Amino acid sequence: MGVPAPGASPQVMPETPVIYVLNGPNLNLLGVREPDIYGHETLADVQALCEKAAGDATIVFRQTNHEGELIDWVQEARTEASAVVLNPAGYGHTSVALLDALKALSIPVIECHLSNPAARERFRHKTYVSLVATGVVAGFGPQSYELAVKAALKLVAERAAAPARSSKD
Ligand code: CA2
Repeated sequence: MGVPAPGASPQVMPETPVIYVLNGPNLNLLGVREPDIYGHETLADVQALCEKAAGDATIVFRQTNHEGELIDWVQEARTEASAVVLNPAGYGHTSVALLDALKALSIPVIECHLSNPAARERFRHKTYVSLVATGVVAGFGPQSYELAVKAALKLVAERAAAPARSSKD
């Protein structure tokens, strides 16, 4: 960033948004098992869809089967990401620790599901993530991710355009 001219306000350069797309346990099996519920597309296909939807923005796309690793990535997103798209998979229904990590974020969080958990077994009807998500996209298969990335980018752009609020507001 350049040095502002004398008397000018410090300039904040527009940055390319960085969207973390984080995926929880068993999603590595996408396209390999249970195609009747989750379809035939693989997680690599979903990643390609996210990258296409992001245009010039950067997608950091990851999957883990480990709760602690997912929490580490959410914590990393505090300083490295403009927004998070999260498919918590089974941890959405069980993990208070994941919820606690998400509560420490001040960037938009879009919860994303391939299926519509509300139309499935009762234990899937609630997720802890929904308590803190800015919004939820569910039930559109891989297209849920595309919609979630676009929603995240819109939220990031709106935040960048909003006048900065001071403590006096
Ligand atoms: O619909 C979704 O995206 C879910 O987050 C998927 C989770 C499930 O526990 C949630 O209720 C809804 C399950 C992810 C497991 O993914 C698999 C994919 C293919 C084969 C087996 C599991």
